[in-house]
Amino acid sequence: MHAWPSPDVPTLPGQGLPLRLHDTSTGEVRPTSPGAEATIYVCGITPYDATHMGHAATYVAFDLVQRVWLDAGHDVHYVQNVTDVDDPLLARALETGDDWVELGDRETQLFREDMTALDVLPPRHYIGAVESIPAVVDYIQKLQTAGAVYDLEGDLYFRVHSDERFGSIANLPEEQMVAVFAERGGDPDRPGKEHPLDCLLWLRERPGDPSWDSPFGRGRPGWHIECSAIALDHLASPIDVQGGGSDLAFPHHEMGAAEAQVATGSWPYARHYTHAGMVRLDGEKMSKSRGNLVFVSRLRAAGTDPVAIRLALLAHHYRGDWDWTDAGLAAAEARLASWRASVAAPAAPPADGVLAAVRAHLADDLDAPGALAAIDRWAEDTRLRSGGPGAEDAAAGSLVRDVAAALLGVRL
Ligand code: 5CA
Ligand code: ZN
Repeated sequence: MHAWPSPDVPTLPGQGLPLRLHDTSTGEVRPTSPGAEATIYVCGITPYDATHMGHAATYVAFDLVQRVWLDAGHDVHYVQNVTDVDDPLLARALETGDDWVELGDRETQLFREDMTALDVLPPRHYIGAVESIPAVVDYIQKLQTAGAVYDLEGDLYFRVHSDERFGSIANLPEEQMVAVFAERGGDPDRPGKEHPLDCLLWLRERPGDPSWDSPFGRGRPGWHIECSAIALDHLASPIDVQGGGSDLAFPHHEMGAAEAQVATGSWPYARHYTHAGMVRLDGEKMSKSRGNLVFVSRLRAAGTDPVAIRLALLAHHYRGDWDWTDAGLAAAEARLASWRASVAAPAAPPADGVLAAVRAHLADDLDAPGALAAIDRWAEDTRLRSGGPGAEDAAAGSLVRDVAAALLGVRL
């Protein structure tokens, strides 16, 4: 699949800082340790009901990872998938009478347009589940060779405990793993399974469902193996960061990592498992199943500046859960107006400290609110001094403009 066009990323003076990032498996903020090439896989959308503010917040959070690494001189290799065939997508198509391929194409295109409007840097590889079926088949065969697969009425299951470290990413007690697995697409109660947590690798063909030929008969891929196969097809393990929303820590990332570790015979699959908090509306997680969605495209169509949407997202630390509100958007619009007025001033207070502060905040587990506050202080100072004493730097406005564009993806 093609991704979307890249916005300009100005080069900043000096050098960026090494990124420290929260890792769910250890519960710690730890330094990332990429080589010349930094690798990241972020779970992409299942293309229906895109792009809501929860999606947008998650992709903007991982966009900051890419921007901090670029600023620190790394070549960033970012891979993202599109789950363009899976139960929820097929169920939605059935419900609305849409063709599932057209639904997926339409929503993926809308997502690209929203990501472009939000100045999210594109992944280097943007890969659909359907186009990666050969890679999935290959990884299932590797798992078979490792003795980690069994057949149940034509469906293939992964023995999760064939990875001795299974459970060490989300660190949930067994009982909770089973409950969450059931909530998030799993089938712990299916009779005949060797273990309730074993997960589907390949579903044999069902009447009315799309299916593809494979050495295991006609069928389609399971969800978790889709992401591990796509990631390992493009990135060497261990990858530096596996990212997504916190709803993916279990079962998706736990099971994907177990599959990858058994298939490659190496540990770890990822050095960091990093998760963005959930965006809510009126206290409830914004989700397709609840239908309580605020869409990026609707706000854009109503004339909202996408830069203000991005600022409204960045005003919250990526790790916490938070509520999308109209007041939050209004505050972001006011902040944007203030920053734009300040960078347009003919002279302003020097901004080297702003660059250093934004770099330091973002390198510290992507503290975007701290970075915004640093620019707020400079913008306020510029307004108060308005070209008077202490505000004689004619280049400060353009430096702040570059800092905001390069590190925060905020176009002033
Ligand atoms: N296709 C799979 C991942 S392989 C999937 O989870 N798709 S999704 O469309 O449901 O979600 C896309 C991304 O948005 C995931 O990283 C998910 O964790 C994140 N996400 C979904 N809802 C929210 C929310 N309310 N707040 C923050 N992130 C969210
Ligand atoms: Zn995924």
